[in-house]
Amino acid sequence: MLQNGFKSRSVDVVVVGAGFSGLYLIHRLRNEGYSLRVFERGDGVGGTWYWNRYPGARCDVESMQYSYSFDEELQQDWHWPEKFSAQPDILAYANHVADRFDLRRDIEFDTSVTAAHFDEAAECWLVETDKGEKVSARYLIMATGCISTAQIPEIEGLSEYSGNTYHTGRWPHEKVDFTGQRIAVIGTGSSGIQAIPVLAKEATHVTVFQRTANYSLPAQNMSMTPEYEQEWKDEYTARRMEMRYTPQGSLKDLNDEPAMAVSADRRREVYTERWTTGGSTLLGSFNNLLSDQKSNDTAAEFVRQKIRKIVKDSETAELLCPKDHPIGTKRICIDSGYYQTFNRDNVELVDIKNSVIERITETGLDVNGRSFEFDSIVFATGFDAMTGTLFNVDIRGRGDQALKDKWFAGPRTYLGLMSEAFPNMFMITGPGSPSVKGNMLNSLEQHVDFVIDSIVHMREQGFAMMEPTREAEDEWVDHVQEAANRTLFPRANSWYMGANIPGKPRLFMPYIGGVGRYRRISEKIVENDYDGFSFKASTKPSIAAE
Ligand code: N01
Repeated sequence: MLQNGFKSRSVDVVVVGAGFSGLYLIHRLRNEGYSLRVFERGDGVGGTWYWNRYPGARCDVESMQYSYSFDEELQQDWHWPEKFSAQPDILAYANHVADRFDLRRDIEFDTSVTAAHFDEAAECWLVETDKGEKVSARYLIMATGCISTAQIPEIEGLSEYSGNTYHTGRWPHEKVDFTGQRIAVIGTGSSGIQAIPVLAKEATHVTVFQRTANYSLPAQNMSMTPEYEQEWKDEYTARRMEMRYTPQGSLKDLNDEPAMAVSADRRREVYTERWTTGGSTLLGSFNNLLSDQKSNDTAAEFVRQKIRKIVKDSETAELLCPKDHPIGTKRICIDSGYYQTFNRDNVELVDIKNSVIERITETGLDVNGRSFEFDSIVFATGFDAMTGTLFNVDIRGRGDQALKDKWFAGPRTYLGLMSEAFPNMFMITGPGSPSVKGNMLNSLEQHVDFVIDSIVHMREQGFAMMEPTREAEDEWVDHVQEAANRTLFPRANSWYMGANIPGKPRLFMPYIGGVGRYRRISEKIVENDYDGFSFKASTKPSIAAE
């Protein structure tokens, strides 16, 4: 148990992370009069948009929807230059919000929380940072994001490589100039697929190492038109409300009709319209694409035909055609010219599905008996998602139980917000909540509101501690898995399933039952006097008052 030095500093709330969740938390906590300390490992705000600065990084949820709704003036004032914003614009927005609401003064940058232990006698969390700072707080809020622990695979020889290496999720702040370089890109998920077309325009040669071919749909991105922007701004109140109760927390044109209810010609027509519209709208072509294999096959084949049409070299086209998982069950990728990039003379695709990268040498890679030489290697190899960042902190609840131990077979939460035996520790968009399966900005606002409202409720009712009951948590964990098992998602080796990390338990981590449904369930729980949560009054004087 962390003990020494904690008397010196105590606040009501410690928040870990100053991404979009952390920023909104500061705003709300301050308005409710709580003292707080926020620790952020980066030297700026923005979370995922602070770290993921790779060339081509862009959000694939429309900016008019992927933005805060909590302040009417903010949403009226802010101008997004494009339909799908590029990373620098999203980071500029995060910085604007931090300045506009004067949020920085509570944040300690360049500081990672290394441990958080619950002290049962003192009824508070004892938090320690890598700077040796120690703080006690009644509430601990982990606003650490879902995909924030970058993963570089353990490949023999990495330390011997003499060129530069990069990970898309830890991209340098200054511009990296690849002019005149031969580069390798390992990984063809959303990050790789966005980066490759931009890198190919700059580097002398790009070799793409693909383990799994992924489905990608064209963003059809465009500049924001004044008419479109104004239409959204005029309708913001009603549209934000509507978004909150949709399956994915965003307004999309979802066709409530099964794929097989229409003719093959009609299906092709619908897919073509949606391919042309862009973004992930193709997945909403019919209401059962993610639950019925035969229906899914029709959409998957449509995309494969598009790939074969775009990519001139038939062998490369075939390698790029995904065949081993239903479309949409690995995160759908949204690109700007990805498949077209393979028509360039300076781009080569190396399929490593049935082989592995044997070793990294001083000058490149050895794969399947072939040696490659590179000036730089770009790892677009993803993240230890949903649980990795939480496990990087030594979190211990009642009885000195480590979160990592409790979750050894997979995350166990109630609503993705709390875990039994970890009183007053909240997670924003934690595993078991819709999180990555919806518009993150919409989901994190709901979670922040839930958490702050719960803390205020405790203050009003004279409670000191809150945690879910074991029964409620067990039921929720089952419900999350049942919801996933009604879909095709478990059929893919995705990071949603923990499949990208060797040894990680294989189970679907986000809640796929729908963002709107989840919100209604949460509202019902609060209406029913926080059904499934247990509260305890304090036996101590207020920590903050000490
Ligand atoms: O990571 P990924 P990402 N040898 O895990 C491969 C969000 N995001 O950073 O599929 C060789 O999807 C791996 O292969 P496989 C979004 O939610 C959003 O691209 O495991 N290859 C895969 O191809 C997204 O889903 C946006 O067989 C190896 C790739 O690396 C999430 O972030 C933009 C390997 C990793 O793909 C993560 O995306 C970017 C190895 N040892 C990201 N290990 C937008 O909003 C892994 N791979 C648009």
